[in-house]
Amino acid sequence: MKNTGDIKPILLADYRQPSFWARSVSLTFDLNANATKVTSRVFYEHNPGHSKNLELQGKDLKLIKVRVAGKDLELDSIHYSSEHLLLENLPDRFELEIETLINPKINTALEGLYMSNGAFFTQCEAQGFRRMTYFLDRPDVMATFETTIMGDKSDFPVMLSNGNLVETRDLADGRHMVRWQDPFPKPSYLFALVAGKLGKRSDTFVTKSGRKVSLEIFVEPENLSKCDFAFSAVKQSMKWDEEVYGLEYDLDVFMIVAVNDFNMGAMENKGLNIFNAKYVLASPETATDRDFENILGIVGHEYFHNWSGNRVTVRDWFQLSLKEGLTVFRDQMFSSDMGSAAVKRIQDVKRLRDQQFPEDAGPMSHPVRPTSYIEINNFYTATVYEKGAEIVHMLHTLLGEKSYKTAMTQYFQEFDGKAVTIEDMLRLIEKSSKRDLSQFMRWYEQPGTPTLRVHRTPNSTGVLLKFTQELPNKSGFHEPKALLVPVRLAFIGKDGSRLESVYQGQRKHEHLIELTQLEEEFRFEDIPSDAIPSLLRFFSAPVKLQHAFSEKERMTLLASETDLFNKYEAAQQLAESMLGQRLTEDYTQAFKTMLSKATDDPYFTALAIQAPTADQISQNHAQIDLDQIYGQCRDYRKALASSCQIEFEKIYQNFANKNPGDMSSKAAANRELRNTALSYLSSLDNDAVDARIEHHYHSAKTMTDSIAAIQLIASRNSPLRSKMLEDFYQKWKNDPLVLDKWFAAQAASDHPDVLSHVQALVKHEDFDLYTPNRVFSVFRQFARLNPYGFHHISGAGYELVADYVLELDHSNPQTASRLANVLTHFHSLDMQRQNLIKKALRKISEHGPLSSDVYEIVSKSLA
Ligand code: B3K
Ligand code: ZN
Repeated sequence: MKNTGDIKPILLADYRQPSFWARSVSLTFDLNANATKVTSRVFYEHNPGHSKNLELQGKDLKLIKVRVAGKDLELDSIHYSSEHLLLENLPDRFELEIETLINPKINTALEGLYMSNGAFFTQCEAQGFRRMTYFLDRPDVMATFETTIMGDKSDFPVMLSNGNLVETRDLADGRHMVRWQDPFPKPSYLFALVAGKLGKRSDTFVTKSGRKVSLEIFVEPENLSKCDFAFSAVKQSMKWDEEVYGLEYDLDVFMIVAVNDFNMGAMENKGLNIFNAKYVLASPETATDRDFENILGIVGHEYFHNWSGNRVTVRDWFQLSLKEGLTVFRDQMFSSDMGSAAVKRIQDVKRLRDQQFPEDAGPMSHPVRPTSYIEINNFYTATVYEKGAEIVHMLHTLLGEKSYKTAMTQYFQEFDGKAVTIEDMLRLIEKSSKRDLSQFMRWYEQPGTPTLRVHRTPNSTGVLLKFTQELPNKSGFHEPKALLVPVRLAFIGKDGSRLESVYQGQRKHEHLIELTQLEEEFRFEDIPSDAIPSLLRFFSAPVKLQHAFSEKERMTLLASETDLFNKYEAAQQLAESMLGQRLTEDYTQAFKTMLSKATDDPYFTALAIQAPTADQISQNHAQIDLDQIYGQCRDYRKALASSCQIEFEKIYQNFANKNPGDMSSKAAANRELRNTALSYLSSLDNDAVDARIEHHYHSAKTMTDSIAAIQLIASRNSPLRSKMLEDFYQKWKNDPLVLDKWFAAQAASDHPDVLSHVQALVKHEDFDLYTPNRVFSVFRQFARLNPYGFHHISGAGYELVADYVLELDHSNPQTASRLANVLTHFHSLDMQRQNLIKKALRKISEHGPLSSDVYEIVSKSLA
């Protein structure tokens, strides 16, 4: 904890190269729970033109010994603290040996070396390495690493680090040692160490060039049977990266380790990925279909980092999106290729709208490449990740598949082994594609979500479209300038026909136009003047689209769109237009038609028929009446359930899988649709509802179905509620990942007493402040726009979160700050609630000293 006066932002403009480069690092860990000795031997080389002094970073370190070029230094004669070590007047080349003592046992921040369930784990990105030894802990310093680990053989039979295993030996007193060598130079944030009593499963993968790679997954022994899906995800990822990007794996072994206590999803350490257990372990009985999807995507994501992030890394943390945006785009395309492209695109855009748009409208809004930060851990955001991925998606659209691939091949060749910037990447793509991307660079520099207004004027030969870009003006930034926006568009006839239009002499169904001005007109010829535009197909740019369609036109689009993403959009917009009014006959009919065609693509149908939520509606409104919107969404669900009851019941019957435990993607799609139908049916107020939910629960053969029943009952005022919750609890109380779902289902419910339920959940004996998964299982879903819960008009929901932010900040600032983040999305709320949120934020700020993580969130929100 620092005094707030000491907290200063770090600026991109202040980037300087280091005065020395680290070339090779040799580390020795003598493992002990509360006194681990770390010896680092690093070979440094002077960076010409820079100072001869070297300042290394540390955190919570106890310095024991320093040796420069073989000579011990008197500790009294050097400047150091637990956070830095300064060496002066150094030779051009020398070896520096440092011995430090650290205490992993009390490290609850889960950064650096820490313990979980008796085993050692590390998390170094972004700045955890400095919690083990003093080092140039910055990504532009890339060195080869050799790691020696010594520990008790019975407590730590498995001892892992990056690279290839080169030596193992027994030592005296029941101890043993292992040595790992990683030949690929890497920044310190990719270092990893794991030691403990872990079970191991192995498999192999043969690369395109015929090299045999051993694949190993390490988990707690009781979970060994839950690794099959993760193995298949690794093998699919390896094959996909070879086929699509021509990139092969480079070491002899690729390891994944699962850990229960982890601050995020997973970490791409070179050759030794460490995963939050929830993104590795899966069986049909314990993991939902959504969990399986997430495992595929995250295993892919971390694996793809081996090239986009590890072999080609970032010069400084402002360039984070260089690796994260690109890698998210790569994992999105991978999942899309492994499943349904339309479904994946819908899910990705939903995520962007649910997470990134509100972030960009609130106090934490920042450009994809930020220019300043207080705490880098606060910048692993939806903006850097998801909007960053949208930028790469736009590049892919603008360049086309072939030219994109050529540019990427050159990118990985040219920058292999280097730490680079976003400009470096764009310059390379410019050279490769012969396109000027200077205007495109603004996507990385300008914060805020652009709105694209489209105005249509019919004329005798076709349709004129006028596009206006509205760019938010954010304080601290220059007046925003026009963006280069790729817009994919087509026309559909009034009768639903697929039209071809002429644009710039080309006759096609779909055109790609490039907007470059704040206001611009485009003329499409040879189509009827009443043709309906299908705009921004496949969500070709991360903007809010505003265009007036009549209800009839939307109905036509819903029935006849040739772009599945836009078909989904039409369904959602029609649903939104029905809120607060009686459902029209036409609408109910169109809805029934969608249901009747569900067999074509059950997963797509499940997404398209999902009712709008208050969170979704709030996107385009300032100061919404939350209680009213919430009521309207509920009434809409009920009205549809009663007018389509027979159809929903049919779906519930017809889409039941013959083998209920079938995990194929077809079976999962059926479950998605069937559970959506069940959810509509459960909004009706009759006794049959409870019976149906209970039957669904007891006949479930997958976690997807049993948790769906639990989620539904959690919102109901029924005696069955506590009975089913108790049954589920007794069954799963010893499986932490499943128990998380039990907490989450209750915290996410629409029950009028959800606030008091959550107040009770955090007092439950299984609630654990030290396990981030458990903290988020309660608070993540709770923070939806639910007027009974987090947004209760008493302000008690905000206060509860504020209290936990303060409590968590002592043990785990990263988790505390992620929790504090839920207090930043207040822009769309009424004034009364905004004031109550600010009161909760003030409470946090008055109870300092705060970590820099929480301080940044709170101070920016109150500014
Ligand atoms: N690179 C890590 C995230 C590290 C977060 C540090 N606070 C996981 C990922 O994006 O793959
Ligand atoms: Zn990543």
